[in-house]
Amino acid sequence: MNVLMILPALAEAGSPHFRPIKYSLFPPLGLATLAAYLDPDDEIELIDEHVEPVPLDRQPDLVVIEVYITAARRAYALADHYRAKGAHVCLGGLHVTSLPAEAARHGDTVFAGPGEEMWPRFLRDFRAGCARRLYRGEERTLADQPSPRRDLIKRGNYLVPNSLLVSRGCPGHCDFCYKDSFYAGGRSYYVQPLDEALAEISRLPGRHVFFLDDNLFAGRRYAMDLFTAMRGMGRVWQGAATVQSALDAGLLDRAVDSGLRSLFLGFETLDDAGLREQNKFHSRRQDYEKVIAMLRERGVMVNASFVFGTDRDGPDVFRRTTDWAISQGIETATFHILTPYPGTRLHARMAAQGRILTREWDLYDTRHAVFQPARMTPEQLEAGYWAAYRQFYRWPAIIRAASVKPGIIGPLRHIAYSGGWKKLEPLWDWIIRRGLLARMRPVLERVLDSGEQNQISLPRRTAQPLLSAVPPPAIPAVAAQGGEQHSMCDPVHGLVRVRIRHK
Ligand code: B12
Repeated sequence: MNVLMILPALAEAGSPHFRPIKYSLFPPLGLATLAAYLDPDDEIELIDEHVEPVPLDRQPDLVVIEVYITAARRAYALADHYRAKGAHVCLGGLHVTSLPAEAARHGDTVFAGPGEEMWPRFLRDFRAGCARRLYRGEERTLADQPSPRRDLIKRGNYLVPNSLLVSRGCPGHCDFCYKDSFYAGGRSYYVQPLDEALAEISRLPGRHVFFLDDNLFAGRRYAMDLFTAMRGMGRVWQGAATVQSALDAGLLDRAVDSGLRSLFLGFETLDDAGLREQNKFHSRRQDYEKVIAMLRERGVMVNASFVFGTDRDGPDVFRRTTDWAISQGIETATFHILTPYPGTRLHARMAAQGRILTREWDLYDTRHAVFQPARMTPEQLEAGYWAAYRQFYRWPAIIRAASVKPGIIGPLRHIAYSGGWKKLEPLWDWIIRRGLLARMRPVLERVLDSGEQNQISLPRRTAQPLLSAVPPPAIPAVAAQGGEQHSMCDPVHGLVRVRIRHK
């Protein structure tokens, strides 16, 4: 069977003139996951339109398209194209799950929910000639699943090819999040068996790993075991958690020991009432400074996510938020305009109040005001959103935020990381066009790993004599600040580890 798998891109990502690095970060993991259920003798082509053109001249037997909301229009155009050529077109993913009837106008079979159980069921039916129009992924498990077909991913096209998930969903129920509608009808938070997760991690080449899990810290016990087992692996990793889960010092220490260097945190808003309005009860404004300080102490960079446009937000929200983020020394911030995705409680509420302004899905990219805000105009909301990005990523602001860090290495790492993402877009464009992204991976690893973690690892050369002879020298600043210094031997890496406990 000839199978063509496509992740369509929204218009901006396909521009021949400019390629934002954002679209060359992660490979299409969802499709690689589905490809693993096909037969070894099936001929599979996996196309990510964010980084390569779609081959419109092909005559595949089966076309598999993953549909995100912003690329829905493009996905439907591609579906119509291949259907006209006689292919059986399958549409699935987040947007199809929200609006299966819309997708069914363009696909032969549409799929709602996660693919792991319904996709093999469909493949059996399809090969037997009795494929249905609609499948729902009802059984929720990550146990005994085949590993994603990473061999189909063109690694050279991505800065971060080693993306993975060891869990699905999240225990929270925030009104704006896709989760409750996507996982409706079954479990909405579940994890991969630990040994299978570790096997997948150890198969990934290089050092850097990016966990795409919605909240990697959500299952405390699971996360503890995962981080403990990852300790000897020599990984440098990034991931996402909630403010509340990252306040757990024991868990955070384990995460840092296993290679955590940057954490995505959904702060959303600096206003508690705004959080409650969105049913986000697990975060509290009073914890924000604390969690940032805990991460900074451990040398972990923060990627803070903020949402503008709750009913509490007026025109002053943008400046207040960016000033706070800069004053906290946050390295990178992602701003979003509140977006009522179809299927969410937020959408239902906005629709009931008659506040939805457009159903042009291309505009649901968190950069457009697609609803009527309560305390400003849609134009003010959009202008404020862009102003927030400009303010946060101005050089003086980057330097001010960097100067919050003590020492020399911390501020330098801040400037390299923050400036690297947002100030060097034309350079990234040049790197992508010349096919040099893979060469930037070690640079990313070095920047991530250059922080002053609480553990100072002495290289093997000096470690060996110290192990048998004298303990590592006392670090004066530690005693001066009333801290404690403990040294221990790490035989796996041949290092002396120095653990510093702040009083
Ligand atoms: C990585 C990521 C990105 C990456 C790249 C995406 C990629 N290469 O796949 C980047 C950074 C480019 C990105 C950008 C954006 N993203 Co994004 N992203 C994600 C993230 C964190 C992980 C996606 C992922 O790989 N999941 C893992 C795989 C295994 O799961 P999956 O893709 O869902 O696939 C499974 C099922 O959906 C299903 N399935 C999928 N397709 C099909 C097809 C068939 C036929 C079948 C049977 C099953 C099936 O089976 C798969 C296995 O279970 C998600 C959050 C999340 N947890 O999913 C947000 C998410 C998908 N992004 C989102 C958004 C809004 C955006 C942006 C618009 C944001 C912005 N302002 O920039 C842009 C635009 C994207 C675009 N091109 O249109 C939303 C989508 C909302 C929606 N309703 O569509 C999400 C859910 C985040 C959120 N919480 O709101 N994103």
